Order: sequence, then C-alpha cells, then structure tokens
Amino acid sequence: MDRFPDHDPQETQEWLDALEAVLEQEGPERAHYLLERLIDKARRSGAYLPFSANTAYVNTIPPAKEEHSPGDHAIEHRIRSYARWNALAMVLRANKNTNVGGHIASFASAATLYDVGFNHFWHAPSEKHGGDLVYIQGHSAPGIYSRAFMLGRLTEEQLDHFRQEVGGKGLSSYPHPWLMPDFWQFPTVSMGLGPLMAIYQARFMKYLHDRGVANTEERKVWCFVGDGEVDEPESMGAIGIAAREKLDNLIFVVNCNLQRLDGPVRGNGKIIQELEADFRGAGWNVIKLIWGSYWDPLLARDTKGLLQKLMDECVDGEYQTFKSKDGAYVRKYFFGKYPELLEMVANMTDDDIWRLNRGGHDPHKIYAAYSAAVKHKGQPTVILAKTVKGYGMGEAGESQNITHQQKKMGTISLKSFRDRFNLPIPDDKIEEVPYLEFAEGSPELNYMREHRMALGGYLPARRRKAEPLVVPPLSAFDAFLKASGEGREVSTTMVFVRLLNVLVKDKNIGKHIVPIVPDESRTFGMEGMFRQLGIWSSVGQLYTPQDADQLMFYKEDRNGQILQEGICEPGAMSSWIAAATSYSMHGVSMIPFYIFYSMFGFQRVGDLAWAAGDSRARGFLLGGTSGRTTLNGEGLQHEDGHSHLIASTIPNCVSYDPAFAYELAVIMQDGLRRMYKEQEDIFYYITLMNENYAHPAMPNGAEEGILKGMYLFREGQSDKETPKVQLLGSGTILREVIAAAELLKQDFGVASDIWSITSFNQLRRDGIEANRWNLLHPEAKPRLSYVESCFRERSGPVAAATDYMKVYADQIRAFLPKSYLVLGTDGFGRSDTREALRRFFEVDRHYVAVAALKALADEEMLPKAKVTEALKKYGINPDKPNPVTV
Ligand SMILES: Cc1ncc(C[n+]2csc(CCOP(=O)(O)OP(=O)(O)O)c2C)c(N)n1
Ligand SMILES: [Mg+2]
Repeated sequence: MDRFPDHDPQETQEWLDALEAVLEQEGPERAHYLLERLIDKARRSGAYLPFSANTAYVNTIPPAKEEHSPGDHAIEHRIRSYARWNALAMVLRANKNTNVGGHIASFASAATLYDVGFNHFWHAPSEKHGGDLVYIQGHSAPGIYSRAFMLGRLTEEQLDHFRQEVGGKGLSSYPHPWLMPDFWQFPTVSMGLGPLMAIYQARFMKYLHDRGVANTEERKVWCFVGDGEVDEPESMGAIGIAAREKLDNLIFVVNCNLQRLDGPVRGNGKIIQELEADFRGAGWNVIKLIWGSYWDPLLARDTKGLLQKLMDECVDGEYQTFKSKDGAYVRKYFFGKYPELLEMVANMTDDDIWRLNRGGHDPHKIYAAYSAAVKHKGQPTVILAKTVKGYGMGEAGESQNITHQQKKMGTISLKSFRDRFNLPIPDDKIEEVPYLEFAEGSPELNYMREHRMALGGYLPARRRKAEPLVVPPLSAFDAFLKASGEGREVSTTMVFVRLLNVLVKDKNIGKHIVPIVPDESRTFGMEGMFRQLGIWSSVGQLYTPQDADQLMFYKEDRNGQILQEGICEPGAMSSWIAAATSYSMHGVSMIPFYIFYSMFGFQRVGDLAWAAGDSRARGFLLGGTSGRTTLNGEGLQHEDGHSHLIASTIPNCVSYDPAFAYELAVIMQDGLRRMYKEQEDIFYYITLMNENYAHPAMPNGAEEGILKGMYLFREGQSDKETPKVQLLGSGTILREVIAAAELLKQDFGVASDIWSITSFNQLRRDGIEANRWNLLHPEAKPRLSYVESCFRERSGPVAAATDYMKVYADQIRAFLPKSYLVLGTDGFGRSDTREALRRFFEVDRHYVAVAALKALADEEMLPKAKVTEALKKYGINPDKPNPVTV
C-alpha cells in the first residue's frame, strides 16, 4: 500500500467502513463481487489499474472459515513426535558407522504436513476408493519409513539398514520403486520431476475417466514440493496446463521452509508471495498457510494493520534468522520495529513469543487447508505452507544454513529434542538413539491403524501387477511378414503407423492403446488417426475445425484416444510415464506409444527416461526420423546419431534399430507379450526412419535372432577359393551393406554373409552376461555369447556399419573372435541429401566395401593393394578430413 500515498484518510475510512459492513452483513463473496465490479468499472472508464496477483502475507483461510479437524490432537502430537524421533534416529544411526548420509531437517519441517495427510486425507486403494496418489519429497523419506515402522510395516533391522541396501534388508535413500517395488510409487528425488509428473498423472486420470477405462473421479494426486525445488523449470513449467485442464484432482503442497541446500531460498524476498503470484497468474487456487493458530489473537487485534504491514515488510532471510534464535530476539528485532507492536506483545513472555507458530506446523490450520483443497472444484490447488527447516533440532540445525546436510547431533541437542517433544528416553539411553514404538494395544497405535483402515489401508504401497492383457499373436501381423512387393516403398515409420492401426482395432487391447504425440503427427504420417481415434479433450470440440469438410479432419473429443501434447517433450514423456505405470497406479495396463523426433527424446528428457526406468514403466518409445544420415535436410540439431547410446544406459530399456517391416512387427509383438502378458518391468525404445524402400519377406526362422539382436539376412555363396567377409548393418544402413555385398562380389569376387543387427545394445548385454558368468565360473565349460554363437562356424573378418556413432556397433567387439572394422556417423550432423551425407560420414556402400576389403587384408586374406584399388575405383579421397572434426 506504501506505493500509494493516502491524500484523504477520511474518504479512505469511509470506503473501508462500507466494505466492512458488506463483509459483516453479506459475506466475503458479495464483497468480492463488489470489488471486482469497482475495478471493472474503473478500467472501463479508462483508468490504468495494474494487476496484482498478490494478497496480504496472511493465511488465505481466515480463522472463522477453518474447517475443524475431528482428530485427537494430543494423540496425534505423540505419534508425530515419535515419527520425528525415529526419522532422526535412523539417519544418525546409519551414519554412526557407515557415513552413508541422509537428511533430518527436511522431514523435520514437513512432519505435520505429512501426518495430517496420513491420518485424515490420503486414501489407499480399496473397494470403496481407487486410492490417492502421493508424490513424496525425496529427502523426507526417513519420516515416511519412520511411520511405516511404527505401524509394523518395516522392522528395526530395516531401519538400521537405511541407505545400506546391498544385503537386501535395507531401505532406499529416497523413493525408488525399482528398489522398493512394494512400497514406493514415484521416484521424486530428481528435483522438478515429481511436480511435472504429478501434473500429467492428474491429467491422465481425467483421460482414463473420460474414456471409461477407469473410474478416477474421487481420487486425488498430492504432490509435495520443496520451495528450493521450484527453481527447477520442470517444477513450474507445466502449471499452466494444470490450470487449463482444470485439474481439480491435483493438490500441490509446497513446503516453504525458506531454505534449500546452501542457504535461503529467497533471502531478499518472499517465496510464498512469489509463488502465490505465479500460481494465481497461471489460474490455480492458492491457499497460503503462513501463520499458526497462536498468531490468531494478535492478528485479530491488529485493527490498524501494523502487524500485517510488518509481516509484509519482513523478508525471508529475516524470518529464517528469527527461528534460529529465540523469543527475546524475535521480540527485539521483529516486533521491535514498531513501538505499537512491542506494546502489543508486552504481556507475552519470550517463551510465548517463541511459541508463535508457523502454519505448516499447525495441525489445525493444515487440516483446514487440506479440507478446502480437496473440496475445491474446477482448478488445481497449491498450498503454500510456511515451515521451519530443521524444526526441533535446536542448535544442531534449526533454521540454520547448514541444516540440510546435518546428520550428526550431540547429546545436548538430542536431549533438548527429547524434552521438546516429550519423548520417553532416559538419559543413559539417549546416546544409543533408540527407536520408539507404541505398544500393541496402545491408544496411539490403535489410532494410527484405525485411521488408516478407515482410509482403506497403508500408504505408501505399490501394486506390482495388473490383470494381464490378451496380446495378439504374431500372425495378427501376417501382412507385415511378407514382402511389400515391387513399387511398394514405405518407411518404417509408415509401417509403424500401420501396425498401430492394427493394434487399435484389436478387440482385446485396442482400448488400452494410448498414442502420444508432441505436435509431430503430420511429420510421422499419423494425421489419419485424428479423425479415426480422436484427440482427447476434456471439453470435446468447441469449434468447427478448419478442415471439417475433409476426411481426416482435426477431431478433438472427450472420448478421444490420442494425447496431443503440443510442443512439450517433457510433458509428453510425463504422460507416457503416467500411462506406462497405469498398471500399478490404476490397476489397468495401458499401452502407450510415444513417438517423437529421436533427437528430442533421450537427449532432451533423459532424466525423465531414467525416472521411467525407476518407475518400472511399461510401454513403447518411438524415436522417429532417426539416424544421422537418414533424416536428410534437417541438419545438425535434428539428425540423431546417438539416442541408442543413451537408451543403453537405462538398464530396463530394451532398444532396437530395425530395418524392415517384419523386424518391427516381431519386436512389437514380443514387446506386447513381455510387458502386458508376462508383465515384465521393461520398456522399449525403437527407432523409426523416414526413408522409403521396399521390404523383403521375413527369412524363415528369423524371429529369435531379431529379438536377440541379430540374424543372418542373406548367406554369401562361396567356394573354398573365394574370400569371405561377415557384413553387419542396422537400420537403413543395412541397405547400404546389402548394396556393398553386391559391389564386393562384382568388383572383387568377395562373398559376404549379411547380418541384420536389430540391436547392438541387446547383443552387448547378452555378451556381458556370458563373460560375467565365465569370470565367476573359471573351470566350467565357458558360455558363449549370442554373437559368438552366430559366428562360431563362419569364416572371414567382420565389418559393420550403422547410422549411429561408431561406438554403437563397437559394443560387440569383445565377443568377436576375428578382426572387426566399424563404420559410423561420428560428428555433428548437417543437411544434405542422404547420398551426400552417407558419403560424408563414410557409411555408404562404397565405404562399407572398402572396410570389408581392409578387414580381409588385415587377416591377410587379400593383398593390401586391393583396398587401394577400391578407394580409387569408388572415388574416395584418402586425405578427406575426418567428419568428426569438420
Ligand atoms: C535435479 C536435482 N538437483 C539437485 C539436487 C540436490 N538437492 C537435493 S535436496 C536439495 C535442496 C532442496 O531444497 P528444497 O527443495 O527447498 O527442499 P527442503 O529440503 O528444504 O524441503 C538439492 C539441491 C537434486 N536432488 N536434484
Ligand atoms: Mg526448502
């Protein structure tokens, strides 16, 4: 208000009195209406009134409007105190001997926020309710274990093995479904991914409901976010979509403890005010939960608004410092700023002042905020809860900059923590930091259990499997196993779209298919699906599409099947994760196919792909327009020569680079079988190309090799005199390899066995497995890797070419007994025709032929002069610069 000098205080008072009268007699809604009308009138009359997204620095819900918690607060306080202690104890005990780390201060600030949720709000899946989904802040994991321990869900031994997982009895450092598949649902510790995934989870639940796949109506997604974590663009980047989609099934709780790892979050500002403006501006329902109940009487007496003014003026850096001191300090440096306020607290002791609590530590206020949030309709809600980092840790960390990583507490601090929370631990036991439990039959244990049973059971808990789906046999794709026929040239992308068409029509799994596109449908030739399947929209289609008169018009529909994400790969990936974990979250398997420019896949959203692996996601990722030389024209930023390498870093990601229609059909069918019938926790990355060519029929018995990663595509005819080479190729470059075999035969009388390599990644994994076994069983008959078994009875050296970096094909070198020459596309891409690019990157048929001859010469099966002859014959300049460096 200081921005505007008050030129006429009497007039001001008249307006304020009028407003007060409306508030008293007609209520806040009427007052709101009148104010909006006044602002509207002023603007229409030409006045410039800049928008302010902020409200005063007080709780959004006034005391009179608070819904009262039905809980027993004394019992809840004891439960929470034990939970705090055990969380602290497990971190201290784990670090006494092993130094494995862990966090105390984060949960200490959030304990009450979780406790109220567990006791009163969060449903587990049951017959009555599908279950709420809670994204827990990664660093608060000890507190969640602590509660589970008190409920008998975890043992003391497990707590003692916090962060010591290798023996099998431990607890993971953070929420990881991969490591604790019956417990954790969401990997949240990579800051920013939790909030992003939660938004798309909430949206996907609306999708499932609209399509009649699952009833998700009463279910909520709760997402706990750190106030430091909101710095991540991923945390805030999708809040607009949550509002646009009216995700009233979504509740964010931002734990505003004013600190992050190194220090204050907004020392010079106010994080709650900043976030209020961001979220309100984006269209969210914002509930500020700043002050605890002890402030209510003071605020009620603040008729002149002076306390309010002081609250507004004080910055977060100061608020933090206050809580690292004591009541006397707060009296002097907070209330002391204005004599009237000093007077206001004159009859309060320093202890009374210290007890003035923050909203996020007040179970009554939290209950009121949660209850308002779950009832709110038409908008997502964010609760901005002010807390104290390291609450209760006293000198060992309360509100101190070092607190985030504090994992040691001396005896004095432990004793004062014990006293503060009234914990039954004798002095002579305090240094052992014993775990605390409520006895069987105690009111506290009964209370905890009863409240959880009333809400359907324990949380967190993760469902491992859903009903298996009936997946189509390979024969359903018969048409793809035959030759495409003369003149029928198509790309593998087209083949994929056709396969998808077969799948969406399948009577068993058609409904479960979720096509996901980030504004690239036309790039991949999928626009036909707009009309056929519809693009899901929660409001249907409110306009006549421009192309309404066309066969394949842009159809949005409440029952639409396609998720059109716009230009947002992280969002599309989050939708894919939601669909790919639907078997666990919703008990119904969905089959997502997310197709994207391969360059904007793993490289762009790699951390989400990692989280997908941790989440045990099941689904298909399709890297479209892949290959460094196959997407001609687009250039350096678009031409991908390494996505397979990144894919290979994720242990449960199975990746393929197929060349032909039948390969793709076999891979997809087996993927469906493994993920949705056998329910293996794996996901697929398949690259697709946009080069058109004819597709041959599947060689007899190729299925097994296609899936393992290689099979003999064509055997070279040779007698004993003819030198022979083994040629390997993958993706479209296989066709260059096939052409090279012709050249070798015609020009040099060399025979070639041609192998189609569907996955160097899978071949390497298999080889490593065999080698490992041999290492550990030195005297047993050695196991052969699949690569070795393929080449065991084959003669001649080996040469490989792919449209990826050389290291991709190089991965199998260790399993090849013979000399091995690898071609690949290292270096930045650029735009040109495919022919020119393949020449430039040295992966065209001529280079393959030269490489084959060189491999033969290295084995002394040909004179070296033959290689020189080939270089000349094919017009290759040996002094051409290396494409990596130009
Ligand atoms: C992407 C990412 N970057 C950095 C970290 C390391 N890190 C873990 S916690 C933390 C500070 C968190 O502060 P805040 O979000 O405020 O949570 P609090 O513990 O205060 O509740 C940081 C930087 C991480 N886990 N993920
Ligand atoms: Mg914080």
